[in-house]
Amino acid sequence: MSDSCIFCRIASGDIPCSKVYEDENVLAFLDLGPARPGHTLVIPKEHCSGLLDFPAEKGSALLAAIQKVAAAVVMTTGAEGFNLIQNNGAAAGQSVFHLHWHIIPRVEGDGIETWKPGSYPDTAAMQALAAQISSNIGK
Ligand code: DGP
Repeated sequence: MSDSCIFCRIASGDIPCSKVYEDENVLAFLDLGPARPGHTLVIPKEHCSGLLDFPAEKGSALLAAIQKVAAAVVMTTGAEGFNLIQNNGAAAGQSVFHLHWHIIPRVEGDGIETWKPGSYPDTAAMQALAAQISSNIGK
């Protein structure tokens, strides 16, 4: 728990939230600035700043909670699908540095943009980058 972390303070009950789910390790609550009504945040109660700090062995319990919450968000809002988004670093749009997943309920034509697809110069460039990333796995 970090006193300076807003999501730690929400997890400890120090700051109120619109809670939708809680278990021993996970809390889910509505985002204050929703992309669409029902936009929900899922956080581990234990502080970590982003995905790379999170103990992977705790991942399956967290994923199970995300699945339960996403199913309930979809059922409640009548969504046709949802985005599961997790920003890491300010450059990626992270503004709260306590690991969290956004569940955003979606319907066709709702106007929410994700990213515009780009391209590689050619297949060789694409394969070379894949090989470089592959060589850094686990480092
Ligand atoms: P991100 O940009 O991925 O770090 O998302 C942080 C989200 O957290 C953003 O959509 C707004 C939301 N948020 C920030 N402060 C609070 C808060 O105090 N309460 C709630 N419910 N949501 C918050």
